[in-house]
Amino acid sequence: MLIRSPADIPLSEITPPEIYRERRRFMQGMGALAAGAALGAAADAGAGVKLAGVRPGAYRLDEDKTPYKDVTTYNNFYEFGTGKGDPAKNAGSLITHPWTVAIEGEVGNPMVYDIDALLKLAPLEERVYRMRCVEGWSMVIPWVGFPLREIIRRAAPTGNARYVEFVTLNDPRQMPGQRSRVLDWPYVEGLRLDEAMHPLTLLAVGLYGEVLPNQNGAPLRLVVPWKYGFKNAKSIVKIRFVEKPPLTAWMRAAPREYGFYSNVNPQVDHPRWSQAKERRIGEFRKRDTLMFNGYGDQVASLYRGMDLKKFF
Ligand SMILES: Nc1nc2c(c(=O)[nH]1)N[C@H]1C(S)=C(S)[C@@H](COP(=O)(O)O)O[C@H]1N2
Ligand SMILES: [Mo]
Repeated sequence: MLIRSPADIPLSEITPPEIYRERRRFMQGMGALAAGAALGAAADAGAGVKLAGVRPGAYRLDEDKTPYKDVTTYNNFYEFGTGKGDPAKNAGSLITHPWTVAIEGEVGNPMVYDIDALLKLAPLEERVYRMRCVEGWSMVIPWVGFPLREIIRRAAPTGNARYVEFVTLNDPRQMPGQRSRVLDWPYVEGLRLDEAMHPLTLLAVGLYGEVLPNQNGAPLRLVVPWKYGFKNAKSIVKIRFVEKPPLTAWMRAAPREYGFYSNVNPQVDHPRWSQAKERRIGEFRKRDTLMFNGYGDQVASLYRGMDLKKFF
C-alpha cells in the first residue's frame, strides 16, 4: 500500500487544539479591531500576494484560461450569499490567518496543521484544470497547490478509512451567509479514499500564481476536476477519515438532485435540467460537456463496473 508513516513536519509546527483555539479567538479579537481601524482593508486580504517557488505541474490543460477577473468575481460560496457577485463583495470578513486544519478519524497520525506548515508540506505546483459547475457553466483555472495525497499519506489512514470528509469553517460572524438557512452549515463534502488519493485531486492554496482570494476558498480548498464544482469544498478546517460515505451538505439539502459521486456526466441529467452542454464563462456558444469533464483517461478506471446512473 501507499501509506507511509509520519510527517516530516517539525513538531513545533503542530499546535495542540487548546492552544490554537485560544490563539484563534485572540486573533479574531485583533482582526475585529484592525477592521475597525482600517475599514475595507480586509477585503480580498490575500489577493495580489504572489506565491513563491511555484513550479509548473503535471496537468496543464492547453485551453484559454478564464480571465482572473471572472474567476474571482463570478463565484459560488453560499457562506457569503447566493448571488454570483456576493462572495467577492462579502468575503473580506473571513480571517484566513491564523488558520488550522484538523486531520481526524480513522488515521494513525491525527494532527492539527497550522496553515503556514501546511503550505510547506509539499512543493507547490501550478495546474491548469477545466472546472464544471452543476449549474451548466465552466471555467479554465490555473490553480496552485499540491496533491491531497501528500496529506493523506502522512495521516496514515487505518484499514477502516474508506471515505474522506471535508468540512468548511462554521462561523456566522465571519461568514454572514451562514445566518441564512439555505444549507445546513457547515458545508460538508466527501470523496472515496481512492478518489482522494488520485494524483489529479488537488488541495489548492492559490490561483494565477497568487494566494487564493477569500471568495475562491482561502486559505485552502479542494479541487477535483472531474466532478461538479460543488464537490470542491472551500475554506476547509477539517479533513476526517471515515468508514461510511459522509452525508454531504448538498445530499442533505436535495438528495434526489445531488448524489455522492457527482462525476461530470453529459449522459446523466440533473432532474431539473440537461447536463449535455455547458457555457464556458466568457463565451456565447455552448460547448458539449465531456464525460468526466474530459479527465476520463485518468479517472474512468475508478468507476469500472459501476452504474453511473445509479451512483450519480
Ligand atoms: N464551502 C463552500 N464550498 C463551495 C461552495 C459553497 O457554497 N461553500 N460552492 C461550490 C460550488 S457550487 C462551486 S461551482 C465552486 C465554485 O468555486 P469558485 O467560486 O472558486 O469557482 O465552489 C464549491 N465549493
Ligand atoms: Mo457549482
